Amino acid sequence: MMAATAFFWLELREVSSKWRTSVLVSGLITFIAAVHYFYMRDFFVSSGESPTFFRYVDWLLTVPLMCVEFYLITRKSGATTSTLWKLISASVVMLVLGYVGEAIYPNETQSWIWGALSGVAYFYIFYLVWFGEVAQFAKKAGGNLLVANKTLAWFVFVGWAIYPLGYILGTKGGLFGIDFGVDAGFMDIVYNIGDAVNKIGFGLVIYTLAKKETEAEQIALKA
Ligand SMILES: *C/C=C(C)/C=C/C=C(C)/C=C/C1=C(C)CCCC1(C)C
Repeated sequence: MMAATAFFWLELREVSSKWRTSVLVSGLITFIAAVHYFYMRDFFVSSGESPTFFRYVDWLLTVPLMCVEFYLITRKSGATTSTLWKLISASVVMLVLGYVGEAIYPNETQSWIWGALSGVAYFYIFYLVWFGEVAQFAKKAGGNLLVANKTLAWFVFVGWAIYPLGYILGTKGGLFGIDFGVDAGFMDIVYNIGDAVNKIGFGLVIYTLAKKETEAEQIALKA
């Protein structure tokens, strides 16, 4: 995460000014994650327990920033702050409800209800980026932007699905009261890998888009 941050921020000079905020945010996401991973390691080493609280604090900061990325890339083709707030509020609702189910009421009868409600917010984000306004604005922009939005939407679909799956398997009663008995330590590894793929991968898609658009701008300038 730290290496990715260094990469994104050092590459800032290589992209045109229009794309700097997006690449800056990519680095901010991996930076915030890196800081929280240091906290999580210390917490785990000293207590031997899963650092669920720090994980959620990290998500609560980084997932809304990923929503900001969707907004930043579609802003020029029509996305407004209303689009941004829809994404951000859905992500906050998703995470807060998930935290309640995983850390506050992690018993058989309640955690699946919190998980299901959280899942509704997740599907709303999924809808917005695949078919809703974010997808529409990306379509309007076309070209590199459409490709980038599609790729990011796949991250939301497949990459993000790791988390509810982890919730179902790792939380007692995460699915209609079923206990899958999956070890919390195993789930931590799954989340760690998921975070690396989702945060660094997501940032690289933004970076690639920024590079391609910068090149196109330079070619247009020369012509
Ligand atoms: C970098 C961290 C990311 C992209 C985290 C994403 C987290 C989620 C998409 C979590 C979703 C959940 C549900 C859809 C239901 C169960 C509870 C959650 C919070 C695990």
